[in-house]
Amino acid sequence: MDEKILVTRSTMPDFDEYVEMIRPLWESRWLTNSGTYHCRLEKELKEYLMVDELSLTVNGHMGLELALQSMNFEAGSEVITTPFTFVSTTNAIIRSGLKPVFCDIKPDDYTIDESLIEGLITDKTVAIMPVHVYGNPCNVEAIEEIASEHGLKVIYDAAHAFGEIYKGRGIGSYGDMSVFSFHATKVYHTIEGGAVCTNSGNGMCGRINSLKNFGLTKDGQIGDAGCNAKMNEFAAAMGICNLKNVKSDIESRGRAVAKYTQRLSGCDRLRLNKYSNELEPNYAYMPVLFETNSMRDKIFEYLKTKEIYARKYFYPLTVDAVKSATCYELPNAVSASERILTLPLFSGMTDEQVDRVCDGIMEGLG
Ligand code: T4K
Repeated sequence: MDEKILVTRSTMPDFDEYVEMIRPLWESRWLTNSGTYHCRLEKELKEYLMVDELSLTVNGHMGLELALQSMNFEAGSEVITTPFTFVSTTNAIIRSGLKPVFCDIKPDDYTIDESLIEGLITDKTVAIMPVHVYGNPCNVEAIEEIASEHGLKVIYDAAHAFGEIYKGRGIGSYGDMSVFSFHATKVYHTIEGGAVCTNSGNGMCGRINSLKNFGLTKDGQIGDAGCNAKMNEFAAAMGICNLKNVKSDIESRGRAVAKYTQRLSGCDRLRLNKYSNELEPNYAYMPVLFETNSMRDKIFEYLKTKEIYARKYFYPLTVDAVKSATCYELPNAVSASERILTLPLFSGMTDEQVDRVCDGIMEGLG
């Protein structure tokens, strides 16, 4: 039986290094609530991600909810977003008492189609929540222009975009806020974790720091109704260890993507991801768009028989999360969601593993 190839595999730091990192926690017994590692990781990540302010969170999802809550939107206000994302983006909007309004995506890079945003703005619109899906950067300039013209906030879901530099700037520096995910399945992880970043220069991360700690203010007063979304010291220690290796992890992913590209670019029944030449990519995912839905589903099933577990990120569209489904015209998102397959990709993936996946695809296509 062939070894299983899963869609991804968590990167692991050196075991002894992690053990040495967590040893002092037994002595100090300080395990959470802005501990030493939490503070150190915030500082290191701020530098690495090239952002002015950063607040660590328990996961990326809560980062999105905190970012929305920090903006004090009126209940029922509308947030324009993409349906082609993990359901977390949409759920964060709904759980914040806001209404997601879905905008179609562009067929070439799967990000929100900025040319359609203005047509969706109503007097209830308060924000835009685009997603740098698969690490493909949104059209940040056009979105900023629309937002400033209409007085809207922009919160980027940057869950997939860790460490990317776009047009010379850290990708988390765009918009009013950006939220990263440090989940175990991501390019960079803290087991579970995330961060809210901003370069907007108005001390917004101070609000996040309070909201993630029950809404308590620095002097211990009760402020807004916050929650508990703090990162603990074991997670932060994992983050410090993983940060040392993330550059070589990204390089390793890049080599696997190059190998995939070499094997698959000649195949006219599928299309590979296009990388902007103004981006330093992180190779977070390996999305492949097939000609038809039936071809995608056939390859997905065929690969499983070969112990290869690709995923249909992102199918179904997150419009299904809105129970009172309004009718949306989303032809590009529907088409991508029906035809996309994300192939296995992780740091340390060997040429042989990439070959096995590509052989499986070619055999499945017949
Ligand atoms: N916004 C966007 C656009 C997102 O994609 C996400 C999360 C979020 C927001 C929210 O961020 P977080 O709150 O999660 O920080 C996974 C992840 O759980 C989720 O983080 C991620 N996006 C989503 C796209 O994928 P599943 O349910 O598909 O993961 P699962 O458990 O099937 O794992 C996939 C593969 O990863 C496994 O086959 C093997 C590998 N794996 C998994 C785990 C859990 C490991 O190697 N180690 C592990 O510990 O959701």
